[in-house]
Amino acid sequence: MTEEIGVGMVGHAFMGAVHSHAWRSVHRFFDVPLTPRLAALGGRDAVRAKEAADKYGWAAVETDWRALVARDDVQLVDVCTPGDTHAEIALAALAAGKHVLCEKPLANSVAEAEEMAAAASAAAERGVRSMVAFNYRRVPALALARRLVAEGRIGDVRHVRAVYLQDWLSDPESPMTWRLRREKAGSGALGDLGAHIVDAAQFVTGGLITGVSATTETFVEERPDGAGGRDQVTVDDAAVFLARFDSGALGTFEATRFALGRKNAMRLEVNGSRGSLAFDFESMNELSVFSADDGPESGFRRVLVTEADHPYVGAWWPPGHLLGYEHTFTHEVADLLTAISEGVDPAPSFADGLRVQRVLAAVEDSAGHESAWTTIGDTR
Ligand code: SOE
Repeated sequence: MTEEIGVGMVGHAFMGAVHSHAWRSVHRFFDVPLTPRLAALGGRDAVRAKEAADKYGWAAVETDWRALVARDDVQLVDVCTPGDTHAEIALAALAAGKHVLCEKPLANSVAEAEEMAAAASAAAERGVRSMVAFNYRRVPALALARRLVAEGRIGDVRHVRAVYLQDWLSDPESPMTWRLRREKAGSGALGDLGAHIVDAAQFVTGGLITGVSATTETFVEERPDGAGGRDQVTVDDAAVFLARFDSGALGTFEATRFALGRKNAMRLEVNGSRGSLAFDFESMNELSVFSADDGPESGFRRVLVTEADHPYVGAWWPPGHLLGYEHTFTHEVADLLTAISEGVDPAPSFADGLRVQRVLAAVEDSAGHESAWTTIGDTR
């Protein structure tokens, strides 16, 4: 076994469960230079936190995240809480010299994200690393797509077409959750789902978004509060926007929780001057590839991205034995542990998270000004 690194994770809902799985399994499949020790789990309710710790394999429980950050056996803090606490936990952890993995979107505002990115870059001078958890970068098919674009296989990127469609809010009687409160979540489908496709589009194409024209909508403005009353929804249910990239490409983006029948349809299509790539997370082991060079028999080819030489796949099963959602998080922590050990900054960095945050803010700004074209400063 390699040297151990103590991990403390704050939050134990959906993201806490999938991150726990990654921390538990990463060193059993990847030759990572550090072996995670699941030192402590943080949650405000002692009983629920203890239940989660037992279920997911954490050695101890802290009901105050500050105590978790301060623990001597914690060298890395994993932030799996709602967005309103990302900044304060991550900043405290970096100040204490702890590496940080922070769920997306990085923060609830550009100001918070700027502070976090500045702290992360100062901490990196001291060898303290940080990463924002845009896990879809670690889908083998999307990592392969990036590689193909970088190798020039589809030529110059002209179009980026990205959607992230879910349907869990379609029912107007579906109850209120923290995700529908601006003060907790920052924004709605935009920050939760739109952030993923903004990051994925920039990751795959290597271009950065420089401006947007957007509109957002809240279809259901009040929802059951769980106590017989109604509660106000203060975020968007859907966001749609046009974008320009610094590469010259045009983008269209749509994020919604109202696309009935679409459960987790995170889709990305890229059209270049020599070919196209298309991906749909609901068939996450596949990448569709079109090459104009194929001549008369050209057409979209379905590439099953399960070969040992495809990104990340060599650590897993034989070809055709499919991977799932949870693997993307295992890949994420494998990359983070490697970067920590090698003393390099992992990607996506907090600076990358800040760039996404600026796009989200520009979308809201544009939507609030009748879709006026809104530029994003300081992109590179
Ligand atoms: C929302 O439903 C959600 O859980 C996102 O918060 C995650 O980031 C995404 O991976 C799946 O959907």
